[in-house]
Amino acid sequence: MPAIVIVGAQWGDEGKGKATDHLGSRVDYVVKFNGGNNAGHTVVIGDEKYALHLLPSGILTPGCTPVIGNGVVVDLDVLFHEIDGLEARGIDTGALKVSANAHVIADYNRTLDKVTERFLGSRKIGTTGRGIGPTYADKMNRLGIRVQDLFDEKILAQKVEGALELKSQILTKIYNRRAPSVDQTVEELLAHADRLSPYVCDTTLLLGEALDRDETVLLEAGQATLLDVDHGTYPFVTSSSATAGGACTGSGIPPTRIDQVIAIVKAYTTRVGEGPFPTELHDESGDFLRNTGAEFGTTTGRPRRCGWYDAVIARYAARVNGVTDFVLTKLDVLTGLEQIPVCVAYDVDGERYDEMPANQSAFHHAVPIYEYFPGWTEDISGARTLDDLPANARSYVQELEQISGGRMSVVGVGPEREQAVVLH
Ligand code: 2SA
Ligand code: GDP
Ligand code: MG
Repeated sequence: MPAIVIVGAQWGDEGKGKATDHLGSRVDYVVKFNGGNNAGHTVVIGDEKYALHLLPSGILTPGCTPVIGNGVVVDLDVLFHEIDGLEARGIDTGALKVSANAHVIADYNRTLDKVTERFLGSRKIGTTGRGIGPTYADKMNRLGIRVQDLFDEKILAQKVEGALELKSQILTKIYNRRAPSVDQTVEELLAHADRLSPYVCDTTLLLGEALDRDETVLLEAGQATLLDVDHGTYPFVTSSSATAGGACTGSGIPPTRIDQVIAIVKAYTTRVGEGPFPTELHDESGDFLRNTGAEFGTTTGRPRRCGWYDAVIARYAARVNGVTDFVLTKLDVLTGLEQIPVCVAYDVDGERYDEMPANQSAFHHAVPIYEYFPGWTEDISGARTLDDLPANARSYVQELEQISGGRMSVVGVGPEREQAVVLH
């Protein structure tokens, strides 16, 4: 069996965690390949609600091996906090594997993330403040600390010294902050080494061998297509590759072994943090989506910005990810609306755009061109087949399928594991 990739089609929080969990019983490995504890995936199983940040959603499925891939940045305090929290609730986390090549988030990078945002003022990105950007910057600058460095104290001290050389100057002279000492940082990181050791391995080898045995590997993206550092609304993006290509670099699984790319897309759109958002609503419709959809950050609790479905974005996500299937989530949230606007193209200074404008400034000025679909009032949370949906909900899904560039295979009608309509 193959490798399957799950990505977010919009700006995140489409319900990737639920979709991964849903597939969990059919897969052998779930791999997180990008990002870190900036992610927030909520999974509801019966009466239990789990908020996962760093651990892959597959951790909740017995028999499934969760893997933190080389493309992830790991905050070790958060890792063990999350493991302890799940163990206390009876979840066995012993099967977890962590790549020796994953990078570690040091305290100075958490500090730099927060003070840089403050320094930027109105130009800020609206990060989660978890140290994600500075840690990836260190990786690209070849100044990063990797998981494997924790097992060689001498090398670790050299690397921390190298990483802090310039940062101490920046922290003290520009941001007026106390820089941590090399010894202090080394001590903080080493404190986790013994506990981390049993989880660490060459995850690329582990996954390659699993695929050779015909086992199924699910690669789960954090964040989403428009937050991808290359394909997103730069600079208002995260610092990792959140699209399907990132699944290969972030896990060591080659493109030739990937058979399916599933994009999760919400029946409307949300975004957290700064940056352009053509269909954003600043009126009571936006409040309706936020309150009905419980659109508040899983990690930071920030209210999410809300707007209508944007088919231009969906088509873009279909293209850059090579989407084979869409999972449409949160259709139930739209219940009760008289009519539902859907953005089918943009107007930019009088010119129609059916595809994402190549120029970021044009995207900032994009005005949505809407088509309007009739709504429904029936409760759809119990629907399990297409026929269970009222006619207008059915045609909303079919219209979205027509204009989004890929088939809709599953439709989410509630937060719980079983609340889904399977179409294909
Ligand atoms: P960062 O911290 O450097 O990755 O922030 C850069 C941008 O990426 C956005 N971002 C996110 N957007 C949506 N959801 C995310 N995860 C959490 C959630 C967010 C939360 O599931 O709700 O709780 O606030 C996530 N992580 C990063 C971020 O808002 C910046 O725009
Ligand atoms: P992720 O970051 O993509 O995993 O998404 P989040 O977990 O941050 O946000 C998605 C939220 O929507 C979670 O609270 C889920 O429990 C919830 N959810 C997922 N699918 C559905 C659905 O079909 N209907 C409803 N009402 N909620 C859903
Ligand atoms: Mg989320």
